[in-house]
Amino acid sequence: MLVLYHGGTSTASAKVRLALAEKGLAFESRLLDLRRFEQKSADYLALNPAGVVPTLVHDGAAIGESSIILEYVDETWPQPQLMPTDPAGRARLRLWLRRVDDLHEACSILSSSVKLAALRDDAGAVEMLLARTPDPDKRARQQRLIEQGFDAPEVAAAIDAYRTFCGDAEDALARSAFLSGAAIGLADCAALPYLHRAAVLGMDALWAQTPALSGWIERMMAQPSFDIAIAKWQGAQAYHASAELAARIRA
Ligand SMILES: N[C@@H](CCC(=O)N[C@@H](CS)C(=O)NCC(=O)O)C(=O)O
Repeated sequence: MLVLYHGGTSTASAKVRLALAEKGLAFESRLLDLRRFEQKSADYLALNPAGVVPTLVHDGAAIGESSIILEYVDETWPQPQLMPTDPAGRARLRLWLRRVDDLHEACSILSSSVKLAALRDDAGAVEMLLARTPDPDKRARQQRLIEQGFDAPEVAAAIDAYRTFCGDAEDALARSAFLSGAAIGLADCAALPYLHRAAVLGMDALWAQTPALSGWIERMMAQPSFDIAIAKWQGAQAYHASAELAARIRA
């Protein structure tokens, strides 16, 4: 049996849902409410000591870390293949998995900056949010984002990280239809949720000048797996576009 502990709008979870959808694999869904810290419950921590989603449970083994899960899925259910067969292609794909893992922090910062901007004038909500954030580094970052808004230094750094990622993706996609070659692969499943989140936050000017990347985003969003793995899970708490963030991207 295949069980996925995941979050509806979680980008790391969406990576895994996309790969499962590309493989045509169904899973038993255990949707955690991250705002209620269900990922920090004792039962879940026993499966994933980091207290983050996703976790895939298969044949009694609990596997965390979305990029590791992607490779596990491809090794366990090899068809259709989502990794190139040649070592150089596999290395290229793994580099993209690493790049996407590195982009995760920038994505969280930008997502939080938009969420917190909406709360800035609601002292009660801010207090509640900070009280419910146990990690001191994360709490300090939230406080900076509340106080400085989009002027917080981490917002500029996160935008730069996205710009670099998009530029490098454009170079790769100008050479091949998908990130690791001619066919859709794990790297594409990993990257799409982060670009989809950027689009939702109003950052699509990032790929206004990059035709290969914008074509890839369009094609990936037209795949049946996009609806199955991303659109269907967005729900009422989905993120929203920020005109202020959009303006910073265009600047
Ligand atoms: N490197 C991890 C990152 C997982 C992660 O940070 N997941 C987020 C959702 S996208 C999460 O669980 N956040 C809740 C928390 O940090 O408490 C992976 O790729 O699996």
